[in-house]
Amino acid sequence: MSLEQFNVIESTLREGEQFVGANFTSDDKVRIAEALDEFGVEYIELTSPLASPQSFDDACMIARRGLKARVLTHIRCHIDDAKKALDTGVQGVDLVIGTSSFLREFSHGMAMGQVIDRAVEVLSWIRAQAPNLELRFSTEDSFRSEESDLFRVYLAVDQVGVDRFGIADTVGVATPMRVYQLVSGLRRLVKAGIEFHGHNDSGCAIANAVTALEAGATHIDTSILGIGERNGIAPLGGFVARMYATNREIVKKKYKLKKLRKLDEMIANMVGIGIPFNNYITGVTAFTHKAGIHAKAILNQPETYEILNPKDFGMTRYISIAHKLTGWNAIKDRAEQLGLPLTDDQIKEVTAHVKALADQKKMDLNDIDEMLYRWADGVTITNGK
Ligand code: HCA
Ligand code: CU
Repeated sequence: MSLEQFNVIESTLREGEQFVGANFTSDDKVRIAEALDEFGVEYIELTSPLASPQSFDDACMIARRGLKARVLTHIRCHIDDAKKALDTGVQGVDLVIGTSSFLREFSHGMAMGQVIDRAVEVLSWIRAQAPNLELRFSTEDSFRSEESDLFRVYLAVDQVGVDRFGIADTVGVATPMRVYQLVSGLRRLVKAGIEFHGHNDSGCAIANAVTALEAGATHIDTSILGIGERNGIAPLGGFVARMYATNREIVKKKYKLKKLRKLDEMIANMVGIGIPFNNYITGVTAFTHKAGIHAKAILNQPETYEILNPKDFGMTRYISIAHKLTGWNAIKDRAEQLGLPLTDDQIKEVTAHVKALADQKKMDLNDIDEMLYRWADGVTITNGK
Protein backbone atom coordinates (compact mmCIF):
# COMPACT_ATOMS: atom_id res chain seq x y z
CA MET A 1 0.00 0.00 0.00
CA SER A 2 2.73 2.48 0.89
CA LEU A 3 4.39 1.90 -2.47
CA GLU A 4 1.38 3.64 -3.98
CA GLN A 5 0.75 6.27 -1.33
CA PHE A 6 4.16 7.52 -0.39
CA ASN A 7 5.06 11.17 0.25
CA VAL A 8 8.34 12.88 -0.51
CA ILE A 9 9.75 15.18 2.15
CA GLU A 10 12.19 17.14 0.05
CA SER A 11 15.06 18.26 2.22
CA THR A 12 17.36 20.09 -0.20
CA LEU A 13 16.64 23.22 1.83
CA ARG A 14 17.55 21.47 5.10
CA GLU A 15 19.77 18.39 4.71
CA GLY A 16 20.97 19.88 1.40
CA GLU A 17 22.13 23.04 3.16
CA GLN A 18 24.44 20.76 5.16
CA PHE A 19 26.28 19.85 1.94
CA VAL A 20 29.75 21.34 1.99
CA GLY A 21 29.25 23.33 -1.23
CA ALA A 22 25.81 24.69 -0.37
CA ASN A 23 25.36 28.30 0.64
CA PHE A 24 21.92 29.22 -0.63
CA THR A 25 20.88 32.87 -0.76
CA SER A 26 17.28 33.85 -0.07
CA ASP A 27 16.69 34.03 -3.83
CA ASP A 28 18.19 30.59 -4.33
CA LYS A 29 15.88 29.20 -1.65
CA VAL A 30 12.81 30.66 -3.31
CA ARG A 31 13.87 29.27 -6.69
CA ILE A 32 14.47 25.84 -5.16
CA ALA A 33 11.20 25.82 -3.22
CA GLU A 34 9.20 26.90 -6.27
CA ALA A 35 10.89 24.42 -8.58
CA LEU A 36 10.26 21.59 -6.11
CA ASP A 37 6.67 22.70 -5.75
CA GLU A 38 6.21 22.65 -9.52
CA PHE A 39 7.78 19.21 -9.68
CA GLY A 40 5.11 18.14 -7.20
CA VAL A 41 6.84 17.06 -3.99
CA GLU A 42 4.43 16.77 -1.10
CA TYR A 43 6.62 18.48 1.52
CA ILE A 44 9.53 20.91 1.63
CA GLU A 45 11.72 20.83 4.72
CA LEU A 46 13.64 23.95 5.74
CA THR A 47 16.71 24.48 7.87
CA SER A 48 16.13 25.28 11.53
CA PRO A 49 15.11 28.93 12.02
CA LEU A 50 17.74 29.05 14.77
CA ALA A 51 20.58 28.43 12.35
CA SER A 52 20.94 32.15 11.53
CA PRO A 53 18.80 35.30 11.41
CA GLN A 54 18.38 34.91 7.64
CA SER A 55 17.31 31.29 8.07
CA PHE A 56 14.46 32.49 10.28
CA ASP A 57 13.38 35.21 7.82
CA ASP A 58 13.59 32.81 4.88
CA ALA A 59 11.51 30.20 6.69
CA CYS A 60 8.82 32.86 7.37
CA MET A 61 8.89 33.95 3.77
CA ILE A 62 8.70 30.44 2.25
CA ALA A 63 6.01 29.34 4.73
CA ARG A 64 3.82 32.22 3.56
CA ARG A 65 4.37 31.75 -0.14
CA GLY A 66 1.24 29.71 -0.72
CA LEU A 67 3.02 26.67 -2.13
CA LYS A 68 1.05 23.49 -2.75
CA ALA A 69 3.70 21.55 -0.88
CA ARG A 70 3.49 21.62 2.88
CA VAL A 71 6.36 23.55 4.41
CA LEU A 72 8.18 22.08 7.40
CA THR A 73 11.06 23.18 9.51
CA HIS A 74 13.50 20.99 11.36
CA ILE A 75 14.56 21.57 14.98
CA ARG A 76 16.28 20.05 17.96
CA CYS A 77 14.19 18.88 20.86
CA HIS A 78 14.20 22.15 22.82
CA ILE A 79 11.34 24.41 23.89
CA ASP A 80 13.27 27.46 22.61
CA ASP A 81 13.66 25.86 19.18
CA ALA A 82 9.99 24.96 19.17
CA LYS A 83 8.97 28.53 19.99
CA LYS A 84 11.03 29.91 17.16
CA ALA A 85 9.70 27.29 14.75
CA LEU A 86 6.11 28.23 15.58
CA ASP A 87 6.94 31.89 14.98
CA THR A 88 7.86 31.12 11.36
CA GLY A 89 4.32 30.09 10.45
CA VAL A 90 5.34 26.74 8.90
CA GLN A 91 2.74 24.01 8.56
CA GLY A 92 4.76 21.36 10.31
CA VAL A 93 7.72 20.82 12.58
CA ASP A 94 10.19 17.96 12.42
CA LEU A 95 11.84 17.33 15.78
CA VAL A 96 14.90 15.19 16.20
CA ILE A 97 16.88 13.91 19.17
CA GLY A 98 19.84 11.56 19.28
CA THR A 99 19.25 8.12 20.77
CA SER A 100 22.44 6.19 20.00
CA SER A 101 25.05 5.79 22.71
CA PHE A 102 27.44 7.88 20.56
CA LEU A 103 25.08 10.83 20.53
CA ARG A 104 24.04 10.42 24.14
CA GLU A 105 27.64 10.39 25.25
CA PHE A 106 29.36 12.72 22.77
CA SER A 107 26.59 15.08 21.69
CA HIS A 108 23.79 16.01 24.08
CA GLY A 109 24.92 14.02 27.11
CA MET A 110 21.47 12.82 28.20
CA ALA A 111 20.54 9.35 29.44
CA MET A 112 17.65 7.58 27.75
CA GLY A 113 15.20 8.45 30.52
CA GLN A 114 16.03 12.14 30.08
CA VAL A 115 15.66 11.84 26.30
CA ILE A 116 12.16 10.45 26.77
CA ASP A 117 11.19 13.14 29.30
CA ARG A 118 12.52 15.88 27.06
CA ALA A 119 10.73 14.55 23.97
CA VAL A 120 7.41 14.29 25.79
CA GLU A 121 7.83 17.73 27.35
CA VAL A 122 8.64 19.55 24.09
CA LEU A 123 6.07 17.71 21.99
CA SER A 124 3.32 18.25 24.57
CA TRP A 125 4.18 21.92 24.70
CA ILE A 126 3.96 22.27 20.92
CA ARG A 127 0.70 20.31 20.80
CA ALA A 128 -0.82 22.64 23.38
CA GLN A 129 0.26 25.74 21.45
CA ALA A 130 -0.61 24.54 17.97
CA PRO A 131 -3.04 21.62 17.95
CA ASN A 132 -3.23 21.55 14.13
CA LEU A 133 0.46 21.74 13.39
CA GLU A 134 1.87 18.66 11.66
CA LEU A 135 4.24 17.20 14.21
CA ARG A 136 7.00 14.68 13.63
CA PHE A 137 9.36 13.10 16.11
CA SER A 138 12.57 11.38 14.95
CA THR A 139 15.43 9.54 16.55
CA GLU A 140 18.85 10.47 15.20
CA ASP A 141 21.17 7.53 14.52
CA SER A 142 18.31 5.06 14.92
CA PHE A 143 20.30 2.11 13.58
CA ARG A 144 23.00 2.38 16.23
CA SER A 145 20.44 2.85 18.99
CA GLU A 146 19.11 0.03 21.14
CA GLU A 147 15.82 -1.15 19.69
CA SER A 148 14.29 -1.30 23.15
CA ASP A 149 15.26 2.35 23.72
CA LEU A 150 13.70 3.37 20.44
CA PHE A 151 10.44 1.63 21.18
CA ARG A 152 10.33 3.12 24.67
CA VAL A 153 10.65 6.64 23.34
CA TYR A 154 8.27 6.03 20.42
CA LEU A 155 5.58 4.68 22.74
CA ALA A 156 5.94 7.58 25.15
CA VAL A 157 5.74 10.07 22.31
CA ASP A 158 2.76 8.28 20.80
CA GLN A 159 0.80 9.19 23.92
CA VAL A 160 1.32 12.86 23.08
CA GLY A 161 -0.10 12.27 19.64
CA VAL A 162 2.40 13.03 16.86
CA ASP A 163 1.48 12.80 13.18
CA ARG A 164 4.62 11.02 12.18
CA PHE A 165 7.62 9.18 13.54
CA GLY A 166 10.99 9.48 11.90
CA ILE A 167 13.62 6.78 11.61
CA ALA A 168 17.00 8.20 10.65
CA ASP A 169 19.97 6.30 9.30
CA THR A 170 22.24 9.20 10.16
CA VAL A 171 25.51 7.48 9.31
CA GLY A 172 24.42 5.34 6.36
CA VAL A 173 25.03 2.07 8.16
CA ALA A 174 21.66 0.37 7.62
CA THR A 175 20.91 -2.33 5.08
CA PRO A 176 17.47 -3.04 3.63
CA MET A 177 16.96 -6.02 5.97
CA ARG A 178 17.62 -3.88 9.03
CA VAL A 179 15.35 -1.16 7.72
CA TYR A 180 12.58 -3.64 7.08
CA GLN A 181 12.87 -5.01 10.56
CA LEU A 182 12.85 -1.67 12.37
CA VAL A 183 10.16 -0.02 10.28
CA SER A 184 7.82 -3.00 10.42
CA GLY A 185 8.38 -3.21 14.20
CA LEU A 186 7.33 0.41 14.57
CA ARG A 187 4.47 -0.09 12.10
CA ARG A 188 2.99 -2.72 14.41
CA LEU A 189 3.33 -0.39 17.38
CA VAL A 190 1.83 2.92 16.20
CA LYS A 191 -0.81 4.24 13.82
CA ALA A 192 0.93 7.51 12.91
CA GLY A 193 2.88 8.02 9.69
CA ILE A 194 6.47 6.78 9.47
CA GLU A 195 9.23 8.74 7.79
CA PHE A 196 12.56 7.32 6.70
CA HIS A 197 15.70 9.44 6.34
CA GLY A 198 18.71 7.54 5.03
CA HIS A 199 22.29 8.59 4.36
CA ASN A 200 24.25 7.06 1.52
CA ASP A 201 27.71 6.41 2.97
CA SER A 202 27.64 2.76 1.96
CA GLY A 203 25.38 3.06 -1.06
CA CYS A 204 22.07 1.79 0.35
CA ALA A 205 20.09 5.02 0.66
CA ILE A 206 17.58 4.45 -2.14
CA ALA A 207 17.19 0.73 -1.47
CA ASN A 208 16.66 1.48 2.20
CA ALA A 209 14.06 4.14 1.41
CA VAL A 210 12.07 1.80 -0.79
CA THR A 211 12.34 -1.01 1.71
CA ALA A 212 11.04 1.34 4.39
CA LEU A 213 7.94 1.91 2.24
CA GLU A 214 7.55 -1.84 1.77
CA ALA A 215 7.67 -2.23 5.54
CA GLY A 216 4.93 0.36 6.06
CA ALA A 217 6.63 3.77 6.03
CA THR A 218 4.64 6.62 4.51
CA HIS A 219 7.19 9.41 3.97
CA ILE A 220 10.69 9.44 2.44
CA ASP A 221 13.30 12.17 2.80
CA THR A 222 15.24 13.14 -0.31
CA SER A 223 17.40 15.97 -1.59
CA ILE A 224 18.18 17.03 -5.13
CA LEU A 225 21.23 15.08 -6.35
CA GLY A 226 21.30 13.60 -2.84
CA ILE A 227 23.25 16.53 -1.37
CA GLY A 228 23.71 16.61 2.39
CA GLU A 229 26.25 15.87 5.11
CA ARG A 230 29.21 13.86 3.74
CA ASN A 231 27.99 12.14 0.56
CA GLY A 232 24.36 12.89 1.36
CA ILE A 233 21.02 11.09 1.42
CA ALA A 234 18.65 9.42 -1.05
CA PRO A 235 18.57 11.61 -4.17
CA LEU A 236 15.17 12.80 -5.38
CA GLY A 237 15.86 11.66 -8.96
CA GLY A 238 17.13 8.23 -7.95
CA PHE A 239 14.25 7.65 -5.59
CA VAL A 240 11.78 8.71 -8.29
CA ALA A 241 13.51 6.41 -10.79
CA ARG A 242 13.10 3.52 -8.36
CA MET A 243 9.42 4.28 -7.71
CA TYR A 244 8.74 4.74 -11.44
CA ALA A 245 10.27 1.33 -12.10
CA THR A 246 7.81 -0.09 -9.57
CA ASN A 247 4.71 1.81 -10.60
CA ARG A 248 5.09 4.01 -13.64
CA GLU A 249 1.56 5.38 -13.82
CA ILE A 250 1.39 6.54 -10.21
CA VAL A 251 4.74 8.29 -10.42
CA LYS A 252 3.86 9.97 -13.72
CA LYS A 253 0.66 11.24 -12.18
CA LYS A 254 2.25 12.45 -8.96
CA TYR A 255 5.23 14.36 -10.36
CA LYS A 256 6.16 16.51 -13.37
CA LEU A 257 9.00 14.23 -14.35
CA LYS A 258 10.27 16.42 -17.17
CA LYS A 259 11.27 19.05 -14.61
CA LEU A 260 13.78 16.75 -12.96
CA ARG A 261 16.59 17.68 -15.29
CA LYS A 262 16.25 21.40 -14.55
CA LEU A 263 16.18 20.64 -10.81
CA ASP A 264 19.40 18.64 -11.00
CA GLU A 265 21.09 21.25 -13.19
CA MET A 266 19.99 24.11 -10.96
CA ILE A 267 21.38 22.52 -7.80
CA ALA A 268 24.58 21.37 -9.49
CA ASN A 269 25.19 24.99 -10.55
CA MET A 270 24.28 26.46 -7.19
CA VAL A 271 26.58 24.18 -5.21
CA GLY A 272 29.38 24.10 -7.76
CA ILE A 273 29.41 20.47 -8.84
CA GLY A 274 28.72 18.62 -12.08
CA ILE A 275 25.94 16.07 -12.50
CA PRO A 276 27.73 12.70 -12.17
CA PHE A 277 27.93 10.74 -15.46
CA ASN A 278 26.07 7.83 -13.88
CA ASN A 279 23.39 9.90 -12.17
CA TYR A 280 19.91 8.43 -12.21
CA ILE A 281 17.93 9.71 -15.22
CA THR A 282 19.90 12.91 -15.81
CA GLY A 283 23.47 11.57 -15.95
CA VAL A 284 24.99 11.84 -19.42
CA THR A 285 25.16 8.05 -19.85
CA ALA A 286 21.81 7.18 -18.23
CA PHE A 287 20.24 6.37 -21.61
CA THR A 288 23.34 5.51 -23.64
CA HIS A 289 23.63 2.06 -25.19
CA LYS A 290 26.83 0.68 -26.58
CA ALA A 291 27.29 -3.06 -27.24
CA GLY A 292 26.02 -4.22 -30.63
CA ILE A 293 23.78 -6.82 -29.00
CA HIS A 294 22.15 -4.15 -26.86
CA ALA A 295 21.85 -1.69 -29.74
CA LYS A 296 20.08 -4.25 -31.92
CA ALA A 297 17.46 -5.01 -29.27
CA ILE A 298 17.06 -1.35 -28.32
CA LEU A 299 16.33 -0.50 -31.96
CA ASN A 300 13.70 -3.24 -32.11
CA GLN A 301 12.15 -2.60 -28.71
CA PRO A 302 13.74 -0.15 -26.24
CA GLU A 303 12.16 -1.83 -23.23
CA THR A 304 14.47 -4.79 -23.82
CA TYR A 305 17.20 -2.81 -22.08
CA GLU A 306 15.38 0.17 -20.52
CA ILE A 307 13.14 0.15 -17.46
CA LEU A 308 12.86 3.94 -17.64
CA ASN A 309 11.45 5.54 -20.76
CA PRO A 310 13.68 8.56 -21.42
CA LYS A 311 10.78 10.39 -23.09
CA ASP A 312 8.84 10.49 -19.83
CA PHE A 313 11.72 12.50 -18.36
CA GLY A 314 12.22 14.73 -21.41
CA MET A 315 15.46 12.90 -22.19
CA THR A 316 16.58 11.04 -25.33
CA ARG A 317 18.41 7.78 -25.73
CA TYR A 318 21.72 7.57 -27.50
CA ILE A 319 23.23 4.59 -29.24
CA SER A 320 26.99 4.68 -29.40
CA ILE A 321 28.30 2.97 -32.57
CA ALA A 322 31.88 4.08 -33.14
CA HIS A 323 33.74 1.28 -31.37
CA LYS A 324 34.77 -2.35 -31.63
CA LEU A 325 31.70 -3.66 -29.79
CA THR A 326 29.41 -2.21 -32.42
CA GLY A 327 27.02 -4.33 -34.50
CA TRP A 328 25.65 -4.09 -38.00
CA ASN A 329 22.08 -3.34 -36.90
CA ALA A 330 23.26 -0.17 -35.19
CA ILE A 331 25.41 0.83 -38.19
CA LYS A 332 22.45 0.18 -40.46
CA ASP A 333 20.26 2.41 -38.33
CA ARG A 334 22.84 5.19 -38.66
CA ALA A 335 22.95 4.74 -42.46
CA GLU A 336 19.18 5.06 -42.53
CA GLN A 337 19.33 8.20 -40.41
CA LEU A 338 21.71 9.63 -43.00
CA GLY A 339 19.43 8.48 -45.83
CA LEU A 340 22.09 6.25 -47.41
CA PRO A 341 20.75 3.30 -49.45
CA LEU A 342 23.32 0.66 -48.51
CA THR A 343 22.54 -3.05 -48.74
CA ASP A 344 22.85 -5.31 -45.72
CA ASP A 345 26.00 -6.80 -47.19
CA GLN A 346 27.56 -3.38 -47.56
CA ILE A 347 26.56 -2.48 -44.00
CA LYS A 348 28.21 -5.66 -42.76
CA GLU A 349 31.39 -4.75 -44.63
CA VAL A 350 31.40 -1.30 -43.06
CA THR A 351 30.82 -2.85 -39.64
CA ALA A 352 33.77 -5.22 -40.08
CA HIS A 353 35.85 -2.27 -41.10
CA VAL A 354 34.80 -0.22 -38.08
CA LYS A 355 35.74 -3.07 -35.77
CA ALA A 356 39.14 -3.53 -37.35
CA LEU A 357 39.87 0.17 -37.26
CA ALA A 358 38.63 0.53 -33.68
CA ASP A 359 41.28 -1.98 -32.63
CA GLN A 360 43.83 0.53 -33.82
CA LYS A 361 42.45 3.91 -32.83
CA LYS A 362 39.75 5.78 -31.01
CA MET A 363 36.87 6.65 -33.29
CA ASP A 364 33.86 8.92 -33.19
CA LEU A 365 30.58 9.24 -35.00
CA ASN A 366 32.10 11.46 -37.70
CA ASP A 367 34.47 8.66 -38.67
CA ILE A 368 31.54 6.29 -39.08
CA ASP A 369 29.49 8.79 -41.04
CA GLU A 370 32.40 9.50 -43.38
CA MET A 371 32.87 5.80 -43.95
CA LEU A 372 29.19 5.28 -44.69
CA TYR A 373 29.19 8.13 -47.21
CA ARG A 374 32.25 6.71 -48.94
CA TRP A 375 30.71 3.25 -49.12
CA ALA A 376 27.51 4.73 -50.51
CA ASP A 377 29.63 6.46 -53.20
CA GLY A 378 31.11 3.08 -54.06
CA VAL A 379 34.52 3.85 -52.56
CA THR A 380 35.51 0.93 -50.40
CA ILE A 381 38.59 0.97 -48.28
CA THR A 382 40.70 -2.05 -47.79
CA ASN A 383 43.16 -1.09 -45.16
CA GLY A 384 43.77 1.69 -42.70
CA LYS A 385 42.06 4.84 -43.88
C1 HCA B 1 21.75 15.42 11.02
C2 HCA B 1 20.35 15.05 11.45
C3 HCA B 1 19.56 14.22 10.51
C4 HCA B 1 18.14 14.24 11.01
C5 HCA B 1 17.19 13.30 10.37
C6 HCA B 1 15.80 13.39 10.92
C7 HCA B 1 20.10 12.76 10.48
O1 HCA B 1 22.60 14.56 10.93
O2 HCA B 1 21.98 16.58 10.76
O3 HCA B 1 15.38 14.46 11.33
O4 HCA B 1 15.09 12.37 10.87
O5 HCA B 1 20.60 12.31 9.48
O6 HCA B 1 20.00 12.13 11.53
O7 HCA B 1 19.65 14.71 9.19
CU1 CU C 1 20.58 13.53 7.74
